[in-house]
Amino acid sequence: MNIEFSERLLNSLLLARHVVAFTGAGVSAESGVPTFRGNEGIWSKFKPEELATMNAFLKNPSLVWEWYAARKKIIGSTQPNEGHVALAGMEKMFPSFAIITQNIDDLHRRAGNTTVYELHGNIRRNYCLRCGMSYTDDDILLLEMPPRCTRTGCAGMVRPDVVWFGELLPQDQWDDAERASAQADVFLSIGTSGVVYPAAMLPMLAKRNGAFLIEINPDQAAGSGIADEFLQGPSGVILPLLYDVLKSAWSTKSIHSTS
Ligand code: BJW
Ligand code: ZN
Repeated sequence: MNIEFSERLLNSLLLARHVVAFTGAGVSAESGVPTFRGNEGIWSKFKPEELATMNAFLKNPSLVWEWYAARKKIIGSTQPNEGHVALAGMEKMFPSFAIITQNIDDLHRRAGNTTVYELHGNIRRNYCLRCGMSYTDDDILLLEMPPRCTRTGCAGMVRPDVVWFGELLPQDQWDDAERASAQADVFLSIGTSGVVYPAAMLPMLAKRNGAFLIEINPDQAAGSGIADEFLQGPSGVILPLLYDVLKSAWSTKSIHSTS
């Protein structure tokens, strides 16, 4: 794929101190994790209200657990792709670089990013609805389905630590994400349809506070209209190209500044 990055896009990154990459399911698509929307998306085969709400879980915990067990298996067998790897490399280029992700697959941390705010939880964690006790996937394997809390006298229902529709986002992750977005000099919005709130507010918040907004997606998304630059294509291709261009720009810059 041949792509030319504009001078203003590169300058915005070369001058940036605070950079945020806001990611959605599209970033993990090339790792083999299905996206939610679109013809092949999860919500084209399943109804969100039957699987991704507290009511659904209380009504039919076995069905919801069956779905999560299958997704835990798929996600557990995936690896970070070239896009994740490029974002991990970019973390080292800037004084501050944060990933704000809607993804629950842990692939950013597995790629090597260290500042990762997870807005919709993490599928590898589980907790008891009644007492809050945490359970790993290995713990869950030892329990009968649907799993119940083993703390003496509790027996509450154990659920995956993800955010369902109608639920509040984890406050600490949201606070950090809001602060990083408001502070960002450059805000990259990558692989998200931008339709799920409150996450979808963050690009607007960043832009209102002066960030240069770059969007990466094969298709136009809900927030595309406000982007300063739209890079059309898969993130697994575009991000490594961008990372390479930045690396060579930095090395030229350091040659100039030392000569
Ligand atoms: C590529 C690519 C490649 C492909 N490279 N790109 C009416 C109006 C406004 C808001 C609401 C409303 N009614 C209800 C709400 C609130 C609701 C909401 O926003 N609903 C809208 C959908 C209408 N939000 C909530 O309920 C949130 N909580 C909340 O608001 O709390 C306050 C409250 C409390 C009480 C009552 C009411 C409100 C919680 C949202 C939780 C979302 N949870 C999920 C599931 C997580 C768990 C799990 O996975 O099991 O999170 S839903 C799903 O959507 C998942 C994702 O994180 C999220 C966002 O999706 P994402 O990442 O954008 O993926 P896709 O598939 O949509 O897009 C993929 C993109 O990638 C596409 O653009 C492709 O083109 C692109 N792509 N290949 C780059 N190779
Ligand atoms: Zn419990």
